Amino acid sequence: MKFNLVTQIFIAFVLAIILGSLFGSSIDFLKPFGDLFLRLIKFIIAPLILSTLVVGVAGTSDPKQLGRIGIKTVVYYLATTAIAIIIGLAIAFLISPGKGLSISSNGLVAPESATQEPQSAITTILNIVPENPFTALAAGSILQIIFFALFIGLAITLVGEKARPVYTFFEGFAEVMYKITGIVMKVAPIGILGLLAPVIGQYGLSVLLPLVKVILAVYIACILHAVIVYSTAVKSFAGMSPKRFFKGISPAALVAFSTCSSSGTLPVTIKNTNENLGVPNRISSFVLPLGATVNMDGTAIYQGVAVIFIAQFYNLELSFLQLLTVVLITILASIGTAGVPGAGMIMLAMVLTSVNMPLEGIALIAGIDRVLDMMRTSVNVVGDASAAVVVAGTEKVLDGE
Ligand code: DAS
Repeated sequence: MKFNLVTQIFIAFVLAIILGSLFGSSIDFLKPFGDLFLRLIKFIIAPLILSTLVVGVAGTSDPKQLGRIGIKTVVYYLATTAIAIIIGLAIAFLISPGKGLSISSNGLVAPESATQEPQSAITTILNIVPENPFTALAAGSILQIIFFALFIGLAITLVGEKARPVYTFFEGFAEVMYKITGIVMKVAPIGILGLLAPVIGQYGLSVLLPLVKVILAVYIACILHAVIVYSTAVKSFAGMSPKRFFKGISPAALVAFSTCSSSGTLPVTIKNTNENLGVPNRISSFVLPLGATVNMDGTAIYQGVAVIFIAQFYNLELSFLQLLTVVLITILASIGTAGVPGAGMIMLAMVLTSVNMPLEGIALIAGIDRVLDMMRTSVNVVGDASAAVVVAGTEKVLDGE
């Protein structure tokens, strides 16, 4: 019987719990598999950000294509994603899933790199600009790579036709990186087993208790964001009753919940937005495919909760500047992340690296990633639909107005 990847990850998670509980720290021989998985994730981060972000920016900042509708769409996407990550961080601080863990008193400290003194604001901001972009790539300096990618993307747009070969190169490069990411994700089950079993073997099952709080925090933040932000948006900008909106988009939300793929749900999202929410196809056919790749409010919430959980788990303080960095990186990184199952977990590695948080923390929540992915993908899709309604409303073309 062939299980899909997410089921395999879940099985690995359960196996890690069983083996860790049965064999205690003698299960440590599995550690190298975990280290291999983490190295593979680190191996893809830099080229993945560079290629997907260049394509994400260049692909959506074409002045011709952008126009008034495009600008409204991009502004709405960036604004709602920023609000989403802030709601995620706020709920995470309230619930504090990683706090008060007996495990942290056993001295499970983060690797050296995560305990560096936070830099001053000016230094951090200046350091975003790479003195040598190739050194930044080699060093895996996330913020500098993102800066480099943003500039390339925008410059491709400004140059126009002559830069077409450059855009095509990055488009192909992004596809190659998605393929490599898919291959790396195939190692995820054995990697998670190798990361999690030794932790459980050494510290016991209590290490899993916070995961329930992580799920709670993500679900509460997602529901709050959807109910408050999207209701307000469709009501204020399109005069649509929230009841009609959520009822109209519910089939797509349910498909997203079960498939964990915004891209896979796209046909249903377009159908629901056109037929139930009265958005003309010329708007939904631009706003929704764009949103399925560059707008991920649910994923942003998940990032916020995950970063706080991992920081608390390792007893690490996040400075205000680091929190701002998380907000910025999450918004930018979501531009380049595909709407496919588990994409958010790869993006989390990027966000953690940008604030020197230990990647090992990913193994802790990888096992419940499917549960988190269901909710975050649903919110991603509902958020895209709310953008289509808002844009159509402000263009006065809703319900064939
Ligand atoms: N599953 C992704 C999507 O389809 C979201 C994620 O992984 O965070 O939107």
